[in-house]
Amino acid sequence: MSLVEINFDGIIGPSHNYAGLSLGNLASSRNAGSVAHPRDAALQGVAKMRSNLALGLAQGAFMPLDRPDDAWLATLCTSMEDASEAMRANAFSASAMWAANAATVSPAPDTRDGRCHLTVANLVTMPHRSHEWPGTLAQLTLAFSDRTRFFVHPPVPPPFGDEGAANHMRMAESHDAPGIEIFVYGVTGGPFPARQHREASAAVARRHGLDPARTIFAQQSDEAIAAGAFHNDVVAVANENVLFAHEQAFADKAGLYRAIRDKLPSAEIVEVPASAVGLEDAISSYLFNAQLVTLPEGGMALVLPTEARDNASVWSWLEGMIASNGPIRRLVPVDVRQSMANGGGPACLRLRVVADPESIDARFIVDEARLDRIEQVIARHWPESIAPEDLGDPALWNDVRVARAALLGALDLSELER
Ligand code: SUG
Repeated sequence: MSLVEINFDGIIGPSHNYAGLSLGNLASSRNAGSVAHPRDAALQGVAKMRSNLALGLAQGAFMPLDRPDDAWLATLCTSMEDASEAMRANAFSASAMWAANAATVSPAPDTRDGRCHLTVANLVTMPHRSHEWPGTLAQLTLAFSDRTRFFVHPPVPPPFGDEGAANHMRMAESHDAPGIEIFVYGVTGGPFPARQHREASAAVARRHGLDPARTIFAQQSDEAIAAGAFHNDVVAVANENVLFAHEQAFADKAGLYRAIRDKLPSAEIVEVPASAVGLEDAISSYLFNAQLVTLPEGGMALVLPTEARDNASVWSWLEGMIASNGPIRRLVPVDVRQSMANGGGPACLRLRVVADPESIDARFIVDEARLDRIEQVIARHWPESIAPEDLGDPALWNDVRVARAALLGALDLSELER
């Protein structure tokens, strides 16, 4: 059995739009009411997957969820026809594209029973995301159906907010070795909600059977949340023995760094000082919302948004880092602008699972040929644009359903249709 890291990207759904639904996510608020381009958005997502395949990485994909979510509206005794504009937007959101919020994953080497555990995130803080979990649970249950290797848990119950892997970092000598798991939570009190609660993180760690001696709970700094870091992965990312983080990411960075070095002596911490890149630039460029990946030929690469290249201070810091002979050797900019305009960079769009690819339902693993098929469906069925007023148009609701059904059909996944 060979354990490798597989990045599962959420395919950007046909209902992608800018409804300004996420308080504390500055890009979402700034772009509220803009015209979205779902087809371009989804094609950008496919191009990112191709770029990662070209790096020699294992790649998977998750399907868009059924939108508009009539079943959820029905539990609220309403429908797309009758709901308020705000509720319609909540039911129509394509937010499941941000797969980093789908679940928290503890790979087999870290868990008591030697299985890979996944807990679906409840996403209770934001109404438009709070109804993702049933569709996500159905999909993960199918993709990771081998019960001898995987354990897929339902969400932690509310009111304990859990936003999944976006607030979880794993460090290890190598992907297949036992690791340490770091859960980053926020504390309410600033101008924006803290979406990850400590109690939820602690419950996930217990469920997954993690060794308390190899588990760390760290508080996100209030200033990071106030500056727009609504998830930890906006200011920090880890891969194997490397943590790449902003100086102001954590409430007690000295305590966190000490705990990491104590539990993983080979840890390398690459910190970006606020004097070189302020929080504002870090968040607008999404420098840390990068995929930090280990290349098959050795060394690590940062797959980051083109916005990071467009920011002079960010790019010059990164170029200096690459020249310095540290663990991160390569920068790979990708264009995911449509997702970025809703606050979702390359790292938001993927869920990392360390597992044997052979143990996963092959329909969720992609290669160039499968991406060709996905691209054809997107080109044919995804709406070219969605303006805010379109959300009230029954013809669009129908188009979006037809588009998803076409994708599921093309990938032999029609059983996910509700
Ligand atoms: O939850 N944006 C998402 C972005 C998620 C990014 N994920 C990670 N950081 N891992 C969110 O805030 C905006 C939707 C809208 O406004 O229409 C939105 O949901």
